[in-house]
Amino acid sequence: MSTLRQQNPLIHCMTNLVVTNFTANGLLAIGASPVMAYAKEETHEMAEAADALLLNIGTPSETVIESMIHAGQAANKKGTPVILDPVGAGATSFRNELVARILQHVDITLIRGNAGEIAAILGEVGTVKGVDAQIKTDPVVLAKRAAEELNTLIVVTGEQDVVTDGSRTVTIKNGHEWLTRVVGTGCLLGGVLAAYLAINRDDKIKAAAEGLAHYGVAAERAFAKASDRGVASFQLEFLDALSTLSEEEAEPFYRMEWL
Ligand code: ATP
Ligand code: TZP
Ligand code: MG
Ligand code: MG
Repeated sequence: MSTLRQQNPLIHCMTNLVVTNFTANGLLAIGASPVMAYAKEETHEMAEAADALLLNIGTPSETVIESMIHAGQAANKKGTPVILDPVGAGATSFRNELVARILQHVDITLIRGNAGEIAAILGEVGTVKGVDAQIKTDPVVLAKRAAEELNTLIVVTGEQDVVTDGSRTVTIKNGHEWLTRVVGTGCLLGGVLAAYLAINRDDKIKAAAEGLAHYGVAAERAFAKASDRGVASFQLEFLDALSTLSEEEAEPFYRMEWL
């Protein structure tokens, strides 16, 4: 998005140990400015300075969650968007409890998860294996239910992505299956959605849908270039595509449908 490059939003990422470098590089590629900050002594200041905050519980600890709540409350005071990625919700009771605590203390703008994680937040069991979804469910029905129960924007990702606030719903059928073979593509997407919400606060559903579609088209382009090599090349081509694919070039390939 050219506006994104011009505005260069600062994204405060509190993310997991696995995906930190990939998330920072992916955000730089789309034209945002990433910063990772975790210490309770500074997270409120960083969240206040940022244009959006990402809370990702992929490798959780009690200390980091306290820091996340601290940052989230500082962001809330300024009206800054807060995105939650409930990585591995449903895999352990600790993660379920952490998600509940974050939702209790922080006003979350958008939750982005795979279908298993979103179902787990709603109380379903056996929907997640480690950090991966283990259910085949209608993502539109699931996302709408989650948006209504949790009173926030929901993005369910998978073969088809869904964005909804419970009444307005859009599906995006871009992307490639190889995104599931590179670790961190869901987590980076949380950061990308934070960047899109940072620069478009008026219509958040549309902003999220455009972020998802652009991300998906970048993956399609990367697969076209790397399919005869393998997933390591795909990861590099994907970062290249995120950094070079303009909104104008990508838009004709968006497979977005408003329901
Ligand atoms: P999981 O851990 O279950 O892989 P995740 O948190 O990594 O979940 P995904 O649901 O894999 O998140 O979503 C990451 C990106 O991959 C999204 O852009 C999504 O559209 C895309 N994606 C996932 N599965 C497919 C698929 N089968 N075909 C096309 N795109 C996909
Ligand atoms: N373990 C804890 S966090 C994490 C793993 C493998 C990364 C998950 O990344 P993604 O984006 O959900 O594939
Ligand atoms: Mg994945
Ligand atoms: Mg994930």
